[in-house]
Amino acid sequence: MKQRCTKDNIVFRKEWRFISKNDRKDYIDAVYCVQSKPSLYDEKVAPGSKNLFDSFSLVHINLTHLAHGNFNFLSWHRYYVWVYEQALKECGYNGPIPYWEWGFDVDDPDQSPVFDGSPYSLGSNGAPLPDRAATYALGPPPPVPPPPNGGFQIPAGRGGGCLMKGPFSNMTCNLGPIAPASDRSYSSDWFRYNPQCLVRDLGTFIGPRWVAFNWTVWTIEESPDIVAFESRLTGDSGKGHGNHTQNGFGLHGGGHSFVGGWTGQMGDFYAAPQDPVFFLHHAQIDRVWSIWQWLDFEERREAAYGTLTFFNVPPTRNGTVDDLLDMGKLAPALPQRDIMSTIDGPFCYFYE
Ligand SMILES: [Cu+2]
Repeated sequence: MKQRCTKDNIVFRKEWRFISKNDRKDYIDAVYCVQSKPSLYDEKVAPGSKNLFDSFSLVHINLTHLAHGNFNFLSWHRYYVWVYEQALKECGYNGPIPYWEWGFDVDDPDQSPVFDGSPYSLGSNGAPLPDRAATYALGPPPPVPPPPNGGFQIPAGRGGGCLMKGPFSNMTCNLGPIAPASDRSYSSDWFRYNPQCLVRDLGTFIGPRWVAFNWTVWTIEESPDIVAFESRLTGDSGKGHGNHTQNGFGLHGGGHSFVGGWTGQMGDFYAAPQDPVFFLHHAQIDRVWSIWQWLDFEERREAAYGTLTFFNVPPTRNGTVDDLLDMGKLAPALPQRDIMSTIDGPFCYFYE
C-alpha cells in the first residue's frame, strides 16, 4: 500500500481553531454521520458496538494491550487516526483531520473553541457535580500495579458530569467504562452494552502541569533518542514503559486526564475514543512525534522501542518494524515500516 506523495497532493492538518467555522460544522456533521453508520461487528460478539463510531472504540478496547506502553504505541495510533480520517471522508468531510493543541487552552478550557459549547465546538465541559470530594486519586490503570501511595491526588475539575451543551451533548456512549483513571475498578466485560452520556471534567490543574506549550517544546527539543522522547511523551521514566512516577503523565496521559479527569471517557485507558476529541488529541500526539522525527529524519524514521505487550505484562519479545499493526475490521493490518513516515507509505500529510 503505497501512494505517490507530492507537493500537489500532500495535505496539511490544522489546529481546530484555525479551520473555518464552516469546516468545523462539516467535521461535526461527519462525526454524527460515522455514528449513524452500521457497526462492523455482530451484536452477539460485541453488544456494545451499535454503530461505526462504536466499532472504532471497540477496536481500541480490544487492542489496548497491544497498542499502549510498548513498541506499537505511536505507530498504531498514527494508523488508527488515519483510518478514522478516511471514515470522515466517506461521510463527506473533505479536509484533513484537525488536531487539538492543548497549549492554547490550559488556563481556561471552558473558553476554548474546542470546548466552549458553541455549534462550532466539540461540545462543552461536563456539568459541575455537587458535593464531590475536593481531590481524587489518579494512577496507572490495571493490570499495572498501583503505586505504593495509591496514586497521586488531583484537585477535582470544573465538570465531572454529562456535557451541558453543544455538539455531542446528546450523544450516547455505548461501551465502557473499563478502567477509569480515577479508580482501580476494572470491567472484564469489554464489549458490553452500557449506554451513558459523554462526561468531561476540564479544569485548570492538569493542563498547565503537563500539556502547556513549554512541555511540548521540552518533549521535542530535549529528547535525543526515542527512549527520552517517549519518556517525556508518556510520563515513563525511561526504564521501560509504565514506570510511572509521582509527577508522571507526560503529554499523552496529560491530555487524556485534562479532558476526562474524574470518570470522563477520555480518562478511560480502554474506551477513550468514545469522546470525539480523542482523535484530535491523538492527531496532536502524532504531530509532536512527526515534528520530532523530522528534526533528524534519517535517524528517527524507524525509531521505536519496547516489547509487544502493555507495560510488558505479560513479558514478550521486543517489537520490530516488520511486525504488523492490527486494526481489527476497520482496515487491513500493515507492517509498522509503512507507518513510520507521514509522507511515504500509505500516507501523504503533514502538520501546520
Ligand atoms: Cu489509545
